[in-house]
Amino acid sequence: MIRFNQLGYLPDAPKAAVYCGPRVIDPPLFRVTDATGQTVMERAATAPGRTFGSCISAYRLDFSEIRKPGEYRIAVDAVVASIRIRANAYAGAADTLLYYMREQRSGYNPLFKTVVHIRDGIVVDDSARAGKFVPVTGGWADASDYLQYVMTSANATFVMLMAYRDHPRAFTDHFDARGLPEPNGVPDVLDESRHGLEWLVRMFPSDSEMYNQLGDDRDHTYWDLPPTDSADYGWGKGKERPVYPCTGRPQGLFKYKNRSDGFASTAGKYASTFALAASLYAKRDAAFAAKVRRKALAAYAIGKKFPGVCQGAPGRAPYFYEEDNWVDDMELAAAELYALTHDRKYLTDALDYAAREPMTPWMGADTAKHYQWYPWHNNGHYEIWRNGNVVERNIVAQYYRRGLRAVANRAQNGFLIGIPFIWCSNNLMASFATQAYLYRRMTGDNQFREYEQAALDWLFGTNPWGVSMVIGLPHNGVFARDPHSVVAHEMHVELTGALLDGPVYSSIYRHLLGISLHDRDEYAPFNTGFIVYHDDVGDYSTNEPIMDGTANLSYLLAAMADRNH
Ligand SMILES: [Ca+2]
Ligand SMILES: [Ca+2]
Repeated sequence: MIRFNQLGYLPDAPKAAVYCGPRVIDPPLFRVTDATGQTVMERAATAPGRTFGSCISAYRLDFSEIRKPGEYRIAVDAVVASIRIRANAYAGAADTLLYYMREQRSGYNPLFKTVVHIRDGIVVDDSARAGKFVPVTGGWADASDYLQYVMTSANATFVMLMAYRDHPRAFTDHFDARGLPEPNGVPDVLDESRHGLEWLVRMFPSDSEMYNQLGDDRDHTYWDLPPTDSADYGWGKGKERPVYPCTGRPQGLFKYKNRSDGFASTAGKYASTFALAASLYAKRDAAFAAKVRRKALAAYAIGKKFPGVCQGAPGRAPYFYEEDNWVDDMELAAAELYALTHDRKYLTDALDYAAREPMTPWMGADTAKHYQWYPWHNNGHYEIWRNGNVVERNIVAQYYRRGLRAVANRAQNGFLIGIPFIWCSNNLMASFATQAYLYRRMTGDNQFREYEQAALDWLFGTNPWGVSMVIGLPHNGVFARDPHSVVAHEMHVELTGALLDGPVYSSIYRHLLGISLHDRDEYAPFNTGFIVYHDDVGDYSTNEPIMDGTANLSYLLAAMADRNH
C-alpha cells in the first residue's frame, strides 16, 4: 500500500508518501507521473524502511522537489496512489472543524434545534455550597459522553481565539451565534469561542466559586441523545447534573479518588483564556472585555495562592483526567496577562514558570497517564516569545527545541513518528506538529520541518490504515464511517470536522474495560502491529471524536491555510 495525505500537499512544503509493504525488502524504486502520464520523477525510496506497526517495510517516498500544482500518480511496481499538490490544500479546513464543535454544544444545540441539559447543575463534593443550584448550562460536551470540563473547554477556547488572532484570514462567516447557518457578521471561530467563554464565565461566577467539572461518569449508564439524556445523579433521570468545584483536595464521590492538591491548573486556564479574550474583545464588546479582564486577574490570583492541580473527578469508574502539571497553565496565564497589562511582573512570573517545565513531559516518553501532561503542547512559550526581548525569545525557543528533539529522536521510522501511542494519540500528533510549526516561525530553523509535516500527514491519511483522522476531511476521503458516537449512530449524521482519539498501543486496547467491536474489522490486516485503530462504534479508545482535540487542531489548520505559512 501507499499511504498519503488525502488533503493534498502544499507546493513549497516537504512532500512524502509512505510505502507500507508486507515483507522486508530493499529500498524500492518509485515513480511519479503527472496527469498526462509523463514520468516526472523516478528514484529509490529513502530509508529507514524498517517495520512500523503492520507495515513490515515502511519506506518514505519523498517527492518534495515536485512543486507544480496538479494531480499525480505515485507508484512502487504495481502499487499506485493518486496524490495532489495544491496551494489551497488546507483552505476551509479550520472552519470545517467547527461543524463538530457546534454539534457538541450544550445549551442551545443547532443540530437538535433545542436547548439541551437545561437543568445544570447542583454543586457537589466538599463545598459550603454543596446541594445548591448554580446556572451553568452551556459549553460543549467533551466527547461522545456529555461530561464537561473547564480543563478541556478552556484550552479549546484559548486555541480557537489564538488561531483567530494569528490567522484571521483562514476563517469565514457562515453561521450565527447559535450555530445556525446564517451569517452574522462575526467570524464563526469567534462565535464558537464566545460560546465557550460564556460557559466559562458561568463556571467561575465569583472569586469564591471556581467550578471545574459538570457531570461525571454516571453519564455512561445510558447511551442517550443529548436532548433525552437520562443520566441519573440522584435527583432523578434527566434531572440536574453535578457541578464539581476546585477544592484543593482529592475528589471522588465513590470508590475512586483523584489526586487534586490545588487550584492552579484550572485557575491558570481560566486566566489565560479570559486574558486573551479581553484583548480580542476590547473593540468588539468593551463591556464583555472588561468583565473577562477582571476574571482573568482574579483567576490568576487564585492560582498563585493555591498552587497544584485540580483534576477531573472520577465517578463509578477508575478513568479520569489525571492532569499532573500546572506550571504550564500558570505560565500561559502570566504571559497573557503581560500581553494584556504590560505589567512586567507577569512576564517575570511567566519565565519562572516556564523554567520549571521547559518541555512538556510526554515528549520523548513511551507512555503517560490519561491527560497527565495537558495541554499537550505549551502555548505559553510562544506567547512569551511574542512579547519578550531577544534573550527571553531565545530561552523559550530552546525549550521548544528540547521537546521537539526528544520526539524526533524516537521517530526514526518510515512514518517519521515519535509520539507515544497512548489514549488520544491524535492530540499528541497535532500538538507536536503545532509546536514544531511555532518553533519554525519563531526561529526560522527548519530542522523539524519534515517531522512537523509527517505528523500532519499522519492525521490526514499517511498512517498504516490510510485513514484521515478528521471526519469529512476531505469530504470524499477515507475517514471513520462508524465512530463511537450515539449521535452519529442513532441519527445517521456524519460528524463532520471531528478529530478522533486515534490509534493506541495494542497492549492498551487489550486491557480496556468493556470494549469490543460490533462488526467485522475492515482494517484487520493493518491491526497486526504494536498499534491498533478500528472504525467501529464499539471502540471508544481509538474511534471516539474528541471536542478539545478538534479545537486544538484549529490553530495548525488555520496556519496551513494562511498564505504566510
Ligand atoms: Ca458567524
Ligand atoms: Ca497543565
